[in-house]
Amino acid sequence: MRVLILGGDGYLGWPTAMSMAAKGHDVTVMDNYLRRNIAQETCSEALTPNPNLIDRAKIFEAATGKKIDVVIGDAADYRVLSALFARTKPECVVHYAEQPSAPYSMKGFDEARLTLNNNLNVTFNVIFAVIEQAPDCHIVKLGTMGEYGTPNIDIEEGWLDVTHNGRSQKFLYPRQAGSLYHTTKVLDTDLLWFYVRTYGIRVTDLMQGPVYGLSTPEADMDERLVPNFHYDDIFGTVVNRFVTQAVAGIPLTVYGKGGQTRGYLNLLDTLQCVELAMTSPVKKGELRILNQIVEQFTVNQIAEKVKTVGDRMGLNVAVKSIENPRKEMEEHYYNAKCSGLIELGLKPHPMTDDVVAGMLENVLRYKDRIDPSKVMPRVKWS
Ligand code: USQ
Repeated sequence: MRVLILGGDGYLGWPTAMSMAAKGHDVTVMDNYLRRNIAQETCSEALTPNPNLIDRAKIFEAATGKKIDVVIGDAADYRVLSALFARTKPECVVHYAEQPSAPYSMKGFDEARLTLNNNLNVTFNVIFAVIEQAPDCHIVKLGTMGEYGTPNIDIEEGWLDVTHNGRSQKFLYPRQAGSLYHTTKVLDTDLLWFYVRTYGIRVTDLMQGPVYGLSTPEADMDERLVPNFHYDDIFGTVVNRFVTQAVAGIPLTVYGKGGQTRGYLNLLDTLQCVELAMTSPVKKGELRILNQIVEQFTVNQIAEKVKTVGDRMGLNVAVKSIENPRKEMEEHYYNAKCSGLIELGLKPHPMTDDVVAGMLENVLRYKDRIDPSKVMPRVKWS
């Protein structure tokens, strides 16, 4: 398929581009290096040494013979995005081009405004570029499980049947996000749903949980192809942070009581899910919402897993609860449905001890690059 990947330099965008190109899809990626720039501004550089996107595409081509077309540009600029759609006429656009950090979005006014403007503008531009330049194009949009928050009822896949005063209708499942970043994803979903209803575009909105890992078949070919793996407080997600902390001998930073439950998935499963969504597109006028997670853990359970495997490897891992910089429930009910992607063919890679050990071994290769000053949370929610 002809696929356009927006945000193709990111932790997920780059491995997605390689995976799709390796499978024979015709891949174009666009990125404006927003994440790289914010990482530099906030002293949150990735653990892994990542060549720029143009160089990585050359390295990938030399290793595989497969080409990834790279465009450095800003999807928030409609003329740039529209021209790219006109040139490439994608059958599917994978939209990752958002400021993805919850802590960054809560840092202050400028960071909140950048997150709001960038994320909503790009989604709005994608919608109009599809309508005007490629009306049959299927939008595969990366949303987040964080859109739902932590409700005291089961989390359905996107929709809820409501019966009120004897009458029933299906509505978007109630959303109550826990950061400004997550709230922009709620607003994205509303925008997409509006244009699905009014213009009949086709959209899959993937509600993804925190992703972990740095190994993919393509990344393993050459260390310069490894995704940008973050362990800092801004871009690092909890599993990747704990693995790096274990390697560096820093006590694992459990925020508060550690009962926060989320749905998690291996990077390998993100690649599968996005490709499954792409190759089984929805009809025009349909918004499909899929919960992109494979298993649920509390923060304490993740810390325990990393400690158990790390200790077995002689790392002598400590776990320490620290004051929670976020406003979130630390003990709560959480039960999220996630059958839609399994029905499409997802074969999950659960977080086994071997998977954790593989991550620890991988991160040990970069031990000398870990900067302990990037670990403790610098942003408070209020
Ligand atoms: N946490 C800790 N200690 C840490 C880091 C995090 O206890 O050192 C806790 C957080 O307080 C939170 C949970 O772990 O309760 C998950 O935090 P996270 O930083 O791994 O994930 P989050 O900020 O929610 O965001 C990440 C990605 C985001 C994606 C989201 C999916 O950065 O782009 O949308 O995961 S979800 O969490 O399901 O909303």
